[in-house]
Amino acid sequence: MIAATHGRSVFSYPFDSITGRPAPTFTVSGKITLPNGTPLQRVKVSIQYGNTTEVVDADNNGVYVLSGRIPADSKVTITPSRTDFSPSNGVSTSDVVAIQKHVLSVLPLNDPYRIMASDANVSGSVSTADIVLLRKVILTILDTLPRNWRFVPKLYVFPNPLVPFNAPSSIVIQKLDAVRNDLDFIGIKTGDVNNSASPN
Ligand SMILES: [Ca+2]
Ligand SMILES: [Ca+2]
Repeated sequence: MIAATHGRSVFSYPFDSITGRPAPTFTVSGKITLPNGTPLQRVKVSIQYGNTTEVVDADNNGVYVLSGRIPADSKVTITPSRTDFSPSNGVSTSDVVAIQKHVLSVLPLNDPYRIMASDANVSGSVSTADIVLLRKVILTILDTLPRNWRFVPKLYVFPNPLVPFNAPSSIVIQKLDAVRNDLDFIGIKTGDVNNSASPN
């Protein structure tokens, strides 16, 4: 990229300053799965670069692609989301029992995704308040949750897997300088501790 000044205006040209050819653009892609590796469907992925935001649909294999459009050196932010009208997807009494055993320290959960799934009220901790909420979902007294799905970059390494609540929900690339096809995410269904949620 070169920037040329004409009078008082500054123009930016999408050309490589050495070759004079158009500056390269790169493709980004990745896959979204449940914690057990099952591809998650009906996910929308927001991809922000420069002043542009594009939203692409992941396919039925959980794969999203934004092909050859992002100029080199762009800062890129990728954020998946899924609107699921059923908070009860994958939520059953066995999940509540598992969360209860965790809260009572009878059988603590040690998997960061399961611990995140347990935090139904998005408080940043797991307590009886979460159990109360999920019981209401099971009894269909409650038909929404504060957050139905949570996404975490697959490559994210938890500093403390037992306190995973501040995990990022986006992938941020400061300067895109190559094709990236490893931008995967794990999708976590709130309340589904035993990985029984339907991916479609
Ligand atoms: Ca909580
Ligand atoms: Ca479940």
